[in-house]
Amino acid sequence: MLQRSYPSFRSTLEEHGLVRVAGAHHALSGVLAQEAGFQAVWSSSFEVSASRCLPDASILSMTEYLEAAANIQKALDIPVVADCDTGYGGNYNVAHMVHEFEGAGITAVCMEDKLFPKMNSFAAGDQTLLDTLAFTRKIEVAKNAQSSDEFFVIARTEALISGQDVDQAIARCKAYALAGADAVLIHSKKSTKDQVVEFLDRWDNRAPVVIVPTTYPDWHVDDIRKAGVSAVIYANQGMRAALTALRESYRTIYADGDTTSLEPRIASVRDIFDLQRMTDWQKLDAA
Ligand code: SPV
Ligand code: MG
Repeated sequence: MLQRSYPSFRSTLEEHGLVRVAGAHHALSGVLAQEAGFQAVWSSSFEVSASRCLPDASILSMTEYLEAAANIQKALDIPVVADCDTGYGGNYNVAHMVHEFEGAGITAVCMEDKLFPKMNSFAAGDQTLLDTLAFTRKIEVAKNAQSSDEFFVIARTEALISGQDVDQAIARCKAYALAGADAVLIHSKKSTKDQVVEFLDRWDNRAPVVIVPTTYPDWHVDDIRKAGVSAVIYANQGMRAALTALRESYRTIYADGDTTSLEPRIASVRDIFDLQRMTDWQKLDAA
């Protein structure tokens, strides 16, 4: 059976106390995350943009992000959470996004409360938020647009990213949960976890909480679980690791003039055949 079946993100969340999610930008990286044991894959707008050497600034179209997410999902037995930025525009864009992503088999999307076009959370540039009421409307539209009860909408606040405080982040997330968000995502660019811990302490389990510990890397998963987080997204470490490995390998080949010293350090062609499921494909055309 070459076509994959996979649980919804909602059922994965119900099954696990904490869902560990790895960022990916193509099917191969998603498959490696699954192989490592992650329970879900984040189709990252940062990684998908970077894979085209473009800034994560609402430059690619919804269709391009959808294609990336759907291609990852098709290769996995675990669900994809699609990073859908601001929902790609206004309320009708949000409805269209939900129709298209759900129709392509994606079971969870994440939408953030920045103005469209948005800029990546860690980049210098405009991090202005959409007003709370307008974003709650987007959440309601997303929930109205879904066709299955399984579909899961994560509302992400960029309050802390835009310089607001934890009070404001809580007020926004409360409104988002009331509007029907299935979970909230609290993002911080501080080098410590303090703001996120304060948020969790004061949140009172109104809805599941998702975090993205990129700038506070020293928070162990056991402690993240104890703090009451429902899903943790390692959004871009995979691509950063791949970048280091690719850069180092190309430089070595160029400098050495042959690949002898590199060979023991890189995956075999056989390894790639296995990830391509070459044997299963060959069986399809067996005499
Ligand atoms: C992404 O991976 O695209 C994210 C997380 O949205 S961040 O890059 O931190 O904004
Ligand atoms: Mg993103």
